[in-house]
Amino acid sequence: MPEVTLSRPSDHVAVIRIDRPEAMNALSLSVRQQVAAIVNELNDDDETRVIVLTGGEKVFAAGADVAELNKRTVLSNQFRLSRVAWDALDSCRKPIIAAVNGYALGGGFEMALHCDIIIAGDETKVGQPEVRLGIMPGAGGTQRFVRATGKYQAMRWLMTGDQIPAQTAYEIGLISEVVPEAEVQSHALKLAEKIARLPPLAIEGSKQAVIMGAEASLPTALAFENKIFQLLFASEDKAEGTSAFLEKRKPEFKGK
Ligand code: DAK
Repeated sequence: MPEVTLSRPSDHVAVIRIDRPEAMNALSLSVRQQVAAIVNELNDDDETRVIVLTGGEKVFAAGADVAELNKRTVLSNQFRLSRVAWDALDSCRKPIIAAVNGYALGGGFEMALHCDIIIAGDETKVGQPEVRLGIMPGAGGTQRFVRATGKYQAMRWLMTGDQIPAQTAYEIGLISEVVPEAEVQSHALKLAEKIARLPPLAIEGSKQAVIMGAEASLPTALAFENKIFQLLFASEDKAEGTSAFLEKRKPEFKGK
């Protein structure tokens, strides 16, 4: 049985589901390889406009596989493969929504932090408990955390490894929305469908500008934004969007 599955519940929306319930969806090397393969496939697939990444209704992912970490040495093969999944998520041009129920801890939360939008349930706990194992976040957890919340919240949670209730995570800017636990999956899907109806090139451009721009000085980032903005004027969807508005009709976007 595959531990990661792909479904296409509605037009232009793909759902990647991690399904390894016996280990709370722990991200073994094999799980990460399967996620990477699907993300790379969807990134190149013109039909897919939005990706939902989830662990299903019980748990998103309780972290890297601790049994594997226990055996890992600095030079082990697994260590050389340590970027598996993270590079695929990092280079994905399409919007990714994390639908998070239960727990997203350690590498599991880092996987959610690689996504563009995080929807969590009201009983969900997130966080980076790695210090309790004698390690620390190794897939961007310290950097994405501090960039989302600032130093004092990042230190508070990273130095204790405490689990963060979803509502608190929302209040400190670490996740996008909190909804009742039972509505996480449907809410994430509805959001994905909404984004999938919008012009894909404009969505991709926004994603690129936000992520790349955040690492640059403001003048450089604004120039970068302006270039992408100008490029969109070459798209059919720009002609369609503006014409549909003036003609008072619904636009039909093609991603061209
Ligand atoms: N790995 C392996 N198995 C896990 C697991 C994990 N992370 N989390 C849970 N399990 C397994 C448990 O061992 C248990 O298995 P059995 O004993 O039934 O065989 C089963 O799932 C159910 O777990 P519990 O009995 O513990 O369930 P509870 O409801 O009582 O507790 C929990 C749920 C999520 C609070 C608890 O399981 C827990 O604290 N899990 C570990 C959380 C954790 O420490 N996560 C961080 C792992 S370190 C890297 C990048 C990233 C990373 C590493 C390297 N590179 C770029 C090199 C990331 C590191 C991590 O994530």
